Amino acid sequence: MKALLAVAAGTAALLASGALQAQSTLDAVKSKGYVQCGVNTGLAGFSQPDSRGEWKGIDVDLCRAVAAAVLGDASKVRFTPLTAQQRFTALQSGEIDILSRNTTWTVSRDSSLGLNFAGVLYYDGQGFMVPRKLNVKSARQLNGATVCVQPGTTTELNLADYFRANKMSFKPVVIEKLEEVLNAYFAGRCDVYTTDVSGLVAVRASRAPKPEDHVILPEVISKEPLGPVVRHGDDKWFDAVKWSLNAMLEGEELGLDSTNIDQQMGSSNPSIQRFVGASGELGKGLGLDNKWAYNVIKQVGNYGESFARNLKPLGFDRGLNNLWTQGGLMYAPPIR
Ligand SMILES: N[C@@H](CCC(=O)N[C@@H](CS)C(=O)NCC(=O)O)C(=O)O
Repeated sequence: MKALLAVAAGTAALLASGALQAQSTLDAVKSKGYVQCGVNTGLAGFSQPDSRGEWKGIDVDLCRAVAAAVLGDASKVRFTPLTAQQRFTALQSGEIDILSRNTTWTVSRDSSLGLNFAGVLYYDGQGFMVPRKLNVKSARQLNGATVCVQPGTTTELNLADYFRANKMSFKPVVIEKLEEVLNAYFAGRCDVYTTDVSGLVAVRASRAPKPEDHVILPEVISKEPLGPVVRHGDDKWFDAVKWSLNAMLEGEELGLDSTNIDQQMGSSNPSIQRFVGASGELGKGLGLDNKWAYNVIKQVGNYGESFARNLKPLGFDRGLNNLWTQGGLMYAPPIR
């Protein structure tokens, strides 16, 4: 009897997981009424709770944009803080609906891990930070250095490649938790801290006891296109996330922002009419309300607004993350 019950329970679990897989995350999110979003454990400008416990940052804004597009309400998001090592399992297992956490788009993550990258939210590259007092001017002077790094990252792999390619040696100090790796670096347990340059800028501005005591070296040793991630085989959800990001970019290109979009509802510009849902049926194809893109801009803002709100105060420049019309790489395919 016990054995039979166990078999029955197993079958029920299998059926449940099969049903879960068959159901699009888009439908699941609509029926539960919120988006479960995997974020960083706390990186200023990207995802960090403020003093009232409210999550803030550009990665957080992407999740809010998805909630605005899919549910019509940017506040319908729950956040799961994840270390680099925890993040992909959390997505694969269904614990989160979307991973929006300074994650680099690589071919192995996009294929072997069974994931899909919905675009690029921030173009980045890996760099090195050292205490100013070491008087190091270039990464080529780091032979023999002790380097603090987090595991489960592209950072760890690029670090090894760079030192090998330049015939230099290093001693890695590998620590999983951000808090602890930073404590180690700031306490002088390593000569160098390496991560994406955005991470270095954010950490120096928000965590260094004295930001001016640390320099970011000029070498950028890799390409780190960071973007939101979903599971393979979940195309409707993939589309919803991809076009929420594109709406933030296209909104900026069209000159639409959270403060002017209501006045622009009556615009005679056909691109704006389609964008705000005043003409056409773009929402229907996505399985969303026709005001999906309007809701993103009205409730979260365009990409430039999010950048200005979250990253500018920490000293970030737009650089590669400017629109293609302004010399950057940000380019949304047509919303039509
Ligand atoms: N972009 C790289 C690195 C991402 C990463 O996890 N960076 C660290 C250093 S800034 C981080 O975000 N740590 C925060 C945490 O573990 O919560 C990747 O995708 O592997």
